[in-house]
Amino acid sequence: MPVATSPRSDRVAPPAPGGLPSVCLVTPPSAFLLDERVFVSLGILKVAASLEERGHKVNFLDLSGIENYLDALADYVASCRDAAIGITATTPQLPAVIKIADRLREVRPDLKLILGGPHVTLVYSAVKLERAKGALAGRAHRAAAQLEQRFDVLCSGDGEKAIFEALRPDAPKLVDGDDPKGGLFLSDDMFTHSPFPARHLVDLKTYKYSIDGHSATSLIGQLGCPFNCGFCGGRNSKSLRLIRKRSVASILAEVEVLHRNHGYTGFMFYDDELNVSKSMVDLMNGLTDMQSRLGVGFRLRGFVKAELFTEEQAIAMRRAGFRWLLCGYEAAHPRILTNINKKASREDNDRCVDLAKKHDLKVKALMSVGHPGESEETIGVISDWLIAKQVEDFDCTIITTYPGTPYYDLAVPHQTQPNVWTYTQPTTGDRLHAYEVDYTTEANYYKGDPDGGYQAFVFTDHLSAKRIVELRDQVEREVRSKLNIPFNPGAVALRYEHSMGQGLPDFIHRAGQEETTSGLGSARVTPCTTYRSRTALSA
Ligand code: B12
Ligand code: SF4
Repeated sequence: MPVATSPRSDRVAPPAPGGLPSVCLVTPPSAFLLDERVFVSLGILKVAASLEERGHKVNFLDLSGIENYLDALADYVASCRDAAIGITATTPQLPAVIKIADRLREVRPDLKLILGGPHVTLVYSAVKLERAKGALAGRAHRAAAQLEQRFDVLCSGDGEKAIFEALRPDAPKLVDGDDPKGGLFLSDDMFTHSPFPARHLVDLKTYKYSIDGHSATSLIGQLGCPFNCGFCGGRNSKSLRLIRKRSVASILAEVEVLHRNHGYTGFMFYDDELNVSKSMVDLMNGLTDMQSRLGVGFRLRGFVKAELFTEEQAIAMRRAGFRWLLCGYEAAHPRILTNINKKASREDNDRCVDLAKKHDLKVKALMSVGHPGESEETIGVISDWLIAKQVEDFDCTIITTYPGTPYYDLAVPHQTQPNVWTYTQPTTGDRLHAYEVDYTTEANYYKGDPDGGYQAFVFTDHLSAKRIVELRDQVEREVRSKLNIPFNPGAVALRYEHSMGQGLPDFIHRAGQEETTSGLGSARVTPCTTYRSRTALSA
């Protein structure tokens, strides 16, 4: 692996003559997902929209699903005239992002590198906690140092305003968009009036998702969730924790644009939990009215929180086009439900499934294993519960203790084992142990292949990491066979064929408004049909 040159925060290329500097934004690949082109990354498209709104030209590199993404990247940057490259990253995307940063330093050391997105947000929220405890050499500090070594500027939290700070020649190492008092944090009003994600910068038709036969895409109506589940990222991050609402009218307007401009009739709401919002029923009613006005029928999906699910919500959701309810029940054993701190009891979960079924909503149950105190019994109960409740679909993942989750942030070094961290649940005293992971290189902790593709980095006092994987696989096999639910099909990866010298295809590179001077040239955005595909993962 090439050694990165040391980053400088004052690095910034000159603006294009007579204009604001153009910026290249990058969505990295997620090879660990079963299919990478299902949902576009909306966060970085929000950043793109902010840049365009202020007159910057944005070049967008969408490397999702591109097998030889480093070739595509190198070809692009060889002649690009952007002032900076902004990349987004979740934690599992980090190994690919590190390769991208190293390649960029190798071929274009003059480019300013900015990293934003959930991983940065979560690492710096963990850093803040460590700092409060005086643990200045803690593992979150070490994780932050790895980022600071490679990138010129790190943006945590909201990126819509932070990006402009990051582009300044005198930008600090960390631009904090996660502090409600820092001036870069979106208020409800700013969220309502911020531009919709710049979806024209990605090739939406290569993203395939359908809801009951309706061509579908995703959107976000509300930001933040105030709950404090032990496994969930961002419980100490204001941008992920504080609810930020936008008006129902603004959400409806986005849906209407997606329908009119792209023909979608299916919409996946990626709000953390739809029914945390008091205006959820109003939104459903607005969607119902829109369909009558436009003479169309929509199909919708989204997540609800079990104990907040009501009859009124079920009726409004069904009427608006929901046929499936997605709910993170996570566990079935009362002790684990306590340990998770999701605030939903087994009775709440039973009632939620029953209510959904009463109103003709199918249930996809999202389950997880590897929580504090997990045992043969507590995982076995998951299968029993799913089968007893006759859910129509489910998935079952193994918990990863990412930075920014309470399981990570509140863990202490294991009493005897090196490189192991222990989280102790405050109510029951049950423990969860996690092996220390180098998130810059290790991506195997989350594998998208549900049929034997999992690896666990957690264990409990009752179960080894290996046994957790075996028991998870057992749940998967047993429940799918009893309820006759098929495994998810595998996906196809795209390959960028650069030997043909025809420039980057449209599904990888799109440019926003044209530069004032001739530079990049339209050849770089000419659609190319000479790419190859191959089967990536078979289920
Ligand atoms: C939709 C979603 C998905 C979708 C689509 C993902 C996608 N491609 O966007 C799917 C189902 C595929 C998915 C999968 C996974 N997800 Co997910 N997902 C979400 C969810 C619910 C919403 C994302 C979103 O659109 N947010 C709204 C936008 C506006 O926010 P944003 O993306 O953070 O972007 C803002 C800032 O981060 C910043 N920003 C982002 N990029 C950049 C770049 C630059 C240069 C700058 C300056 C700023 C910037 O500006 C943006 C605008 O303010 C979030 C939770 C959440 N509420 O955010 C979890 C979340 C991102 N997912 C999470 C996880 C854990 C996963 C999985 C690993 C699944 C799993 N095993 O649990 C996979 C990994 C996927 C991947 N590609 O890496 C975690 C991330 C944890 C982490 N440490 O990174 C989150 C935070 C949930 C949580 N609370 O724990 N996910
Ligand atoms: S798992 Fe859901 S309810 Fe729990 S904190 Fe995360 S988003 Fe909120």
